[in-house]
Amino acid sequence: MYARPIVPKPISLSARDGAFTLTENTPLHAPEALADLVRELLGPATGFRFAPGSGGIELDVIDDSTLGAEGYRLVVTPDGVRAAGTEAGLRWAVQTLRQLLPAEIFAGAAVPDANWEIPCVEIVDVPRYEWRGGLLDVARWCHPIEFVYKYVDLLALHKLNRLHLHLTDDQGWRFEVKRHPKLTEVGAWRTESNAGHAREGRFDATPHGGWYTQQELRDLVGYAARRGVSVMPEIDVPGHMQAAIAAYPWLGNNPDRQLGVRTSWGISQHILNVDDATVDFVSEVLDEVVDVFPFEYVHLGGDEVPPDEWLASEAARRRAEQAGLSRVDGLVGWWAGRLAAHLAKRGRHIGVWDELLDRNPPAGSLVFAWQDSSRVAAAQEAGFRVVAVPQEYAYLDWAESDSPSEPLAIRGTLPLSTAYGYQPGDVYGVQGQLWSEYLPTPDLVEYRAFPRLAAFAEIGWSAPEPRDLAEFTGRLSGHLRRLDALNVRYRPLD
Ligand code: TNX
Repeated sequence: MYARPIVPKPISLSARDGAFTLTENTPLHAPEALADLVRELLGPATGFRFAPGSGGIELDVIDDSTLGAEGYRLVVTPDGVRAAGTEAGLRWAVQTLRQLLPAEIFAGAAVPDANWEIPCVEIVDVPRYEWRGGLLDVARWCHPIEFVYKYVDLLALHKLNRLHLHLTDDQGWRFEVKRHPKLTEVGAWRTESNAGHAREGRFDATPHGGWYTQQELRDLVGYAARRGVSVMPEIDVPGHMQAAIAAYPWLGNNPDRQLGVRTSWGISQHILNVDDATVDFVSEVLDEVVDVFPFEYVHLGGDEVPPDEWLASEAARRRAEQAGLSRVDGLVGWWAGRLAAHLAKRGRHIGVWDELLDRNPPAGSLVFAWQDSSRVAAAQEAGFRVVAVPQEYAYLDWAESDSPSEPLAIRGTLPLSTAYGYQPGDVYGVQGQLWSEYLPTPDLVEYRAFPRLAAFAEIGWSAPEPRDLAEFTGRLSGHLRRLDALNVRYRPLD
């Protein structure tokens, strides 16, 4: 029996008799960055200062190979709380400690008269996968930066350690590029959107737009890092680039044609051309990207590239021939290779969507297998590190049920039980995906994300067996009180 429901479930947890109660005099002993985190997470609801001192909450950085890079031990006795692990592990210990407190600890302001009792317990906890991610699509709808912060908090609460930020797409460019300002001046704005009326096939005449400054993103990256979340930017090439081509028509295959930023969903036919100048342009963009995002991976997309414009282009056919490619669609791999070489000089690896598998991906690419589970296996057989995001399990933008009362969704149905039943096997990681075509507001993102992202967090962190849906939903109903306190508009359990 759990003293309180912990999500994701720890590898081992033994409940003990008794409890330790936080008071305004509870001292805190921890390295500075972790002490700051404890005060940030436990301070608002309790109103306590957690002054430096021993005998209350003690977090010790230790080197214990059995805990790996992110594991921790946490022991609560009637005398206090002691946790040990690497700095990264201790951040997760703090998240567990938070969940050992009553749900009011998640309130944003002081809760008078609360009893901050922590049941005695011994926990040893180590994550199953190294990459435990959440993709957020801020290209289709530019979610407010404050919401992206909240999303980072929610990832960290669930011990998810990667935010995959999909920054560019046909429908909008969200990353400030100082050298090429029209990417945001033009590419960040569209004249209409169809999120509200897609079922009727009508368009919504409201314009939409927005973008993030480099400084805003740098601040976000720092905030996320303090919570154990690394941010991977995605600049999706050579397809999904209509917003950039609208800004700089010479990047496209019909430079005399002025396109607009795409206003409907689906796949644009308009893709980047294969000129050296275009590769240089994207390389310059990436130089600014790596300056803002220190994480070792940059995702370069490579999904859904219709070859029609290249088939009609003399330059593309010549380029394919020079590169020894039998078909022009191999140029998707050529693009990835050119950019991977550029990023390698800056010490970065690339992420790619699994379409690249058939197009000679650069060695060392991290493959995000999305089309279905067979692509996870294919990427592994080809010898790549794989993050498993097969849509039938990981696409949290799908509706949770077939009920007509569900908010509009792009396609497919993905019940909580299906997400929780996913068995990714021996992969590098897993990630829940939130494409935002039909998620124009933070409330809708939250409705789709939760509780399924909590299920995904458990797949990423906890031991695979035994996985018992009823036991999980039991813990989840307690966990949802925390999301209530955080004002998360999750979908209620059925
Ligand atoms: C496919 S997943 C896409 C996205 C869409 C998503 C909608 C992937 C690499 N490409 O562009 O938003 O489906 O579910």
